[in-house]
Amino acid sequence: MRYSNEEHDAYARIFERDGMVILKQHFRAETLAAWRQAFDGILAQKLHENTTAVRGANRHYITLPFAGVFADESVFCDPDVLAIVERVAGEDPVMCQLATDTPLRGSTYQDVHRDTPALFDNQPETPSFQLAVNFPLCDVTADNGPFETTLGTHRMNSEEALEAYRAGRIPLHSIPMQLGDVMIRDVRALHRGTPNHTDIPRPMVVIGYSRSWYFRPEVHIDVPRDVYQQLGARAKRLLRYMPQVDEAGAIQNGESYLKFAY
Ligand SMILES: O=C(O)CCC(=O)C(=O)O
Repeated sequence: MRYSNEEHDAYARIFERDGMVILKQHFRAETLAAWRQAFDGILAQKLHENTTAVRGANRHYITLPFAGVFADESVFCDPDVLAIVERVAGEDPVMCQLATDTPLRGSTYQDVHRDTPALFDNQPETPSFQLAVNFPLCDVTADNGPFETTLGTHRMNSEEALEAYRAGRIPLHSIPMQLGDVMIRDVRALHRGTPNHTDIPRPMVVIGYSRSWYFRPEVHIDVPRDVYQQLGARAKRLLRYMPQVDEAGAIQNGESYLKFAY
């Protein structure tokens, strides 16, 4: 653990205010280099097969297999990340998603959107219930498609937030990231993907954590039984609602997470 309880509290306060927080230089470069190498093969295969979920021109959402370098509990059970996740989304969360967003050259600005609607109609001010933990598999610069987000819209009425954004009262902030940086965000905040102007793909991993009782039918992680057996208690607990499968390292044929913008 890199941070103290007080520092976790401080990060949680920033998250409450902004809807997001960034831990600088958190994951090891060697770990991420191994993820990148494995990801590049999957990206090539999925593009060839046309089995990504398309999130705009030349922008692909791909679920990662829960196996090999990707089944790494030093990443998805990171104690600092989980300490902040628990402060903002309650104890005993579940992990429900392990995937990537990758703009390629030719990608465009997405419409500003949130990834999920409010939990209850007309009651936008509920505490957080769905978080995305994002980390890139490369440096993210102004050139290769930095994530852009508003701050503080995670607990606003969706129409009011959009109206304020369109009227120029709420700005978008570009979020450049270095390899190793981790962003924890409430997926209700208004945000968008931007164009990658380079020839090198810009993969951003997304690990989804939900409040202990929240179920998202649009995503899941197939956990191979033999991989599950090797995991520690915390990892098993996080994955308690995920289906277990026989085939290790199976790559999903297609994506079921198709509606992504609200
Ligand atoms: O990859 C990105 O920078 C953002 C993608 C995004 O917001 C989405 O597809 O919902």
